[in-house]
Amino acid sequence: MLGNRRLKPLLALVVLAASLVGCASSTDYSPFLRAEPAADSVLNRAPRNLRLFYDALPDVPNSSLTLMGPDGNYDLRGFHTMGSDDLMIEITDPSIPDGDYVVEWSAVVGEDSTVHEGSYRFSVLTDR
Ligand SMILES: [Cu+2]
Repeated sequence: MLGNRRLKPLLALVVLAASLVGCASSTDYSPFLRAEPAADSVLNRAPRNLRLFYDALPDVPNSSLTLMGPDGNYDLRGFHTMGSDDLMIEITDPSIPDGDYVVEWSAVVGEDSTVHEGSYRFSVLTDR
């Protein structure tokens, strides 16, 4: 049976190993800076485009955007970058209904081949 004297260093080692693993798999860093429409914004008219800004130029072929809302997934087209460390896409039918929307993105940004992912919300609330 392990005495207390041997158990304590062992526990310390386990805790240290766990914190190292936690550090290595940390997903705290995100290259995402902001978006238009802005995260958590409430719009009084439906947006025509989504534009997301990053801390370096995204690689369009290795990136993607989806828009989910009251009717499920919305068709998007013309995925591109304006060259300003951004991703931009057009909402195919811009007459999207009032409600809450979620933009999900995945992006390879700059020289790093890591695929980053994130999401944010906005709402549309018109007088229609
Ligand atoms: Cu554009």
